[in-house]
Amino acid sequence: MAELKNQFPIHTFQLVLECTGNGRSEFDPPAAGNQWTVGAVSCAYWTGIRLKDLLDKVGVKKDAVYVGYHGLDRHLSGDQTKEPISRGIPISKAMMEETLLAFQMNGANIPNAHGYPLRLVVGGWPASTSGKWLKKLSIRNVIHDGAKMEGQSYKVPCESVVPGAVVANADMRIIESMPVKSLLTFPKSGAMLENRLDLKVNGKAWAGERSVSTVDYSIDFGATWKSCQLSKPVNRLAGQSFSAHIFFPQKGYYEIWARATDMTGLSQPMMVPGWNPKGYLNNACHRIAVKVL
Ligand SMILES: Nc1nc2c(c(=O)[nH]1)N[C@H]1C(S)=C(S)[C@@H](COP(=O)(O)O)O[C@H]1N2
Ligand SMILES: [Mo]
Repeated sequence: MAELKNQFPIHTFQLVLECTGNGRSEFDPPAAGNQWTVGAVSCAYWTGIRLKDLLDKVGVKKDAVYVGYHGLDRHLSGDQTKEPISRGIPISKAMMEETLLAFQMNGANIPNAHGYPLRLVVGGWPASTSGKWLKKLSIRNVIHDGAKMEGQSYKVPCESVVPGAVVANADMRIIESMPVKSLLTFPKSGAMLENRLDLKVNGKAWAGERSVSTVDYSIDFGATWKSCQLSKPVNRLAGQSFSAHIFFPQKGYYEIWARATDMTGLSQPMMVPGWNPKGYLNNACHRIAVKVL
């Protein structure tokens, strides 16, 4: 740890890590796995050294294509020869400026739950590529084949499939950049507005490898949309804050919908998109309910 900290320049980036299964609970038919609703995403400040600087120093052979991580956590079966998870990223992503070997999160030692003492942090990609409790890295001349790289883990069908379909492993591809998404973070769904017809809402938006160019909101089930204020990301791969001052036409029950669009013009779908066997990549719009009393 001391060598890592002393021999290389130290960098801090704010980076979005989103579990690929965030939003899984909405797939129909349901997909097995943690039934995430909306909260499996974070955007902390990560401080560490660039993975690139370490790889340049040790030297990477010309035929290297992938970097795999190995953590200190153990397989639930107790079998010491098995790893619970050992995923990775292509060399091109490993060499990007923002890909870190981090030893701090939000300016302090990384909390145990988030990977103390050292974590690979890969912003904008499935959070499963950000290996916690790092013990070792493998530089591979094939796509890394550690635990949860094979079978259907963190993969989606190459071609869209009928909901509920059985898909052969050979017809699945590894998920890389995460899609555009946003969350209304204030107020909580269920807010009651007494004696007023206006409300300030806040939220966060992110778009994997891309930035978000606009966020819009609707209070009439998508019939009309208005623009939100949107901040610039503090660095590439950071989340962006949005806000809006909403005026309701009269008392009643409303849903507030938020929809982000990335810099290439891709927006979030309104409905749960692209059913897939493991329930990944649900980036449907977030909706909250408010009652104006
Ligand atoms: N060593 C190790 N790293 C890991 C995991 C794990 O089980 N072991 N889980 C991954 C998955 S699936 C996710 S979504 C993120 C969660 O990161 P967080 O706990 O900091 O939110 O860590 C990733 N890194
Ligand atoms: Mo995850």
